[in-house]
Amino acid sequence: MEATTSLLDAAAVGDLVLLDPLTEESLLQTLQERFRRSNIYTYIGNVVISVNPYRSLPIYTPETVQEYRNCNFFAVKPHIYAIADDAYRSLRDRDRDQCILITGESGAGKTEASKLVMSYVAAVCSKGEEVDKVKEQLLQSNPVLEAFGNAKTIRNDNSSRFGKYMDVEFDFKGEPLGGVISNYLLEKSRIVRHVKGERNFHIFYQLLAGGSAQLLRRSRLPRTGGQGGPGAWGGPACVCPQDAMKVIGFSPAEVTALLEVTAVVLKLGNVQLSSSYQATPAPLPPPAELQEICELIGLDPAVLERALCSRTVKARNEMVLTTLTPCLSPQGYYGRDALAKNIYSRLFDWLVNRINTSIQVKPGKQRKVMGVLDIYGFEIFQDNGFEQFIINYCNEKLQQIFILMTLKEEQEEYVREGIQWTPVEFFDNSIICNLIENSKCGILAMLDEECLRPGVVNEDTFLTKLNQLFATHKHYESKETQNARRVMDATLPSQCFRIHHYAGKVTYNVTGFIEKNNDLLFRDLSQAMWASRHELLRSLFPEGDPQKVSLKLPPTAGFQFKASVATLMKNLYSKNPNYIRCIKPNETKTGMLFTPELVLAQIRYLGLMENVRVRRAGYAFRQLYDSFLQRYKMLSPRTWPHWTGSHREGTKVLLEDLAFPPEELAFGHTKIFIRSPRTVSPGRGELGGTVGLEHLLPLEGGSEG
Ligand code: AD9
Ligand code: MG
Repeated sequence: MEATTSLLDAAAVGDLVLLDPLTEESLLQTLQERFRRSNIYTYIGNVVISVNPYRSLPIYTPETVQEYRNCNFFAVKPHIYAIADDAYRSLRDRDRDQCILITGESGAGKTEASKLVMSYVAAVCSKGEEVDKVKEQLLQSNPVLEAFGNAKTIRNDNSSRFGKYMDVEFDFKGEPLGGVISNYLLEKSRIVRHVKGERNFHIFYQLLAGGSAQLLRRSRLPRTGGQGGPGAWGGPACVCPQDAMKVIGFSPAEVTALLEVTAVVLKLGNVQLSSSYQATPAPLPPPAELQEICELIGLDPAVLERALCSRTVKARNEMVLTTLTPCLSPQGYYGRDALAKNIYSRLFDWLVNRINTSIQVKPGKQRKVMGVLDIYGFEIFQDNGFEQFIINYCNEKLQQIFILMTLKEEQEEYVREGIQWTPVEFFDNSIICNLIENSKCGILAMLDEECLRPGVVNEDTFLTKLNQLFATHKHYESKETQNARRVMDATLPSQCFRIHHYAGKVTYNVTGFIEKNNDLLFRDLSQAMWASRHELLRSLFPEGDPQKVSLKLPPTAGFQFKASVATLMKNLYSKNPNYIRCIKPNETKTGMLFTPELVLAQIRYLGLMENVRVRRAGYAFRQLYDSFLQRYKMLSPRTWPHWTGSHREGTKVLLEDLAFPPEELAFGHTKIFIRSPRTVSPGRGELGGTVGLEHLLPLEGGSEG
C-alpha cells in the first residue's frame, strides 16, 4: 500500500526539485508515472524535461495557449508553452535576449519542440497585417528547410540532417520583425549513400510525387504516385513545400529553378559513365541521362562528360588531361558523386540565404532577440563516419554549455560570493571537447594536418598519429591502444577509433575522413557548372569562373564547422538560456511506450540528478545589491525614495519589510540570493504588477496546481 501511495505522490511532483527522497529510481519512477498519465513535461526548476510520446496529444490547442499566456510558470502544469511564455515575457518586459536550447538524442523530439516554441510565440504576440505576414514567413521556413534538410533514418522518420539556429527578432513592444537562420553542416554524403532502411532527403520524394507536370516533363522525371510505391513519400506529410516557399516570398521562377537543380542532383545519381572514356579522338555520344541533365541546365553534354571522367592537371607548366581512374573503379563514380553532393549542399546554403533575404530585418532597427537552437541529436549507429563524428561533437559542445551554465558557473558563483555551499559533483565533458577540438593536437587539428600534407595522404597515418597522441587518454580507444593496454575487444576493428562521449561510446571508422574533410571538387567540375546557362546552378559555383582561379585551398569541412560552432557558443553565452531536454522513451518509435533502462541512461548522461541537486541547494534568483535596491526600493517606506546606507544594508531592510523568511535568503559579497521564485499578482506592489516582481517573492508549495 505504502509503495503505491509514494508512487502516486511522486507522480504529483511536476518539479523534480521537490522530489523526496531524491534518488535515480524515484526520478525515473516519477517520469514514468507522469508519462503514463500523458504528462510528458516535467521541470527541474526552469529546465523542461520532455519525454517523446510518439503520439499526438490534445495539449497544444488554442485553449491551452490561452491558459499559458502570461501564466505563472510555477502555478500551471509543466508545459513547453510555459517556458516559451517565460522566455518571451522576459524578452519583452525585461529586455533580455533569450535563447532556447533544445537537446537530446536523435528522435527525442527536439525539432517538434522547436516548432511548438515558435508557434506558441507566434500565437501570443500581437496581431496585425504586417506582423502576421512576418509570423507566417518565419513559421513557413520550417517545412521548406525540413524538406531539403531532413530524411528518414533508422532512429527517426523525420531526422534533421543539419543543425539549425534561428534568431527571431522583436521590436521593443515584443512584435516580431523577422529573423536570421544559420545552418550547420548538412549531411551531404546522404546524397550518394545511405544505409538500408533509411531514405534520402524528403524533397526528392516530394518532387516526384508532388512536382508540377510541367517540371517533371521538362526534367524527364517520372511521377511516382501516392503511398507505398518505391519512390512514394513515406514521411510526415505528402506535400511539396512550394506553398510554403510562396508564403516566404519566393518568386515562381525561383521555385522552379530550385526544383530544377534538385532534379539535376536526382538525375546525376542515374548517370552511368562509360569505362572506356577517351577525350580524344571523338568520344562516344554521352549517356542519355547526362544529355537530359545538360538540356535542363543549358550545357554541352561533352563538357560535362569530360569533366566527370577526366581531370586537368598542371604538369611542368602544361595542362594535361588525365582520365580519372576512380570513376572506373569499384568504389564508384568519384567525380559524379562529388558533384552531386556539392550541388546539393550549395543549393541548401542558397536556400537558407534566400529565406534569410525574405525574413531579414532592416538594419538600424532596435531589436530584442530570441534564438532557438535545434540541431541533429547524438547518434550511435552500427557504422559511424565523419558525419556522426561532427554531429556528436556538436552535441558534446551543447552539453558543455549546459554544464557550464547550470552546474559549474552556478556553483562557482556561490563560492565566489562567500555563500555556504557543499559542492555537487558532476562530470565535466570539457576533456572530451578538448580531445576533439584542441587547436594544436585535437582530433580535428590532426585531421587537417593530414589533409594539408603534400604527397600521398591516407587515413592509416591519421589513425597512427591519433594512437600515439592519445595512447593514454581516458576517452580515446583504438585497437592499438587496446593492445598496449592488453584489452581484448573483438568489437573494435583496426581502422576505427572509439570515443567515450558524455552520452555513450561511439566507434568511428576513419575511412572517408580525409576526403570528407577536404571536401574538394575538381576544378573541371566547377568550371563545367559555371559554364551552364542555368542561372541558379551557375551562381553556386563562382570559383568555376576561369578568371578567378585561386591557388589557395579552401578551409576544410572540420575547420569550418569548428569555427561556426565556436561562434554559435559565443552567441548563446550572451543570451539568457532556457533549456528543453528531450528524452526518447523507446527505440521503436512506439506510442506511449516507456523503456526504463533507456530513459535511465539518458537521465544519467544528461546529468539530471546533478541538475536537481544543484538547483535544490541553490538560489534561483540573484541580483547585485545596487540594481536590486534601485529596482525595488519603492516597495518599502524605509528605502523609498532615498536610502542613504549601503546597498547591502538597504536590501536587507527592504526584504525585512517585505517579510521574506530568512532561510529563503543568502547575502553574498556583492549580490542578494533568493532561493525560489514565485509570481506575485498585479496590485501587490505599489506599482501593481508592472515592476517585474515575478522572480522576487518566494514560491508557495511549488508543484503544479
Ligand atoms: V533528430 O536528432 O533531428 O534525428 P529530433 O529532432 O529530436 O530527432 P523529432 O522532433 O523529429 O526528433 O521527433 C521525432 C518524432 O517523434 C516526430 O516525428 C513525432 O512523430 C514524434 N514526436 C516528437 N515530439 C512529439 C510530441 N510532442 N508529440 C507527439 C512527438 N509526437
Ligand atoms: Mg530534429
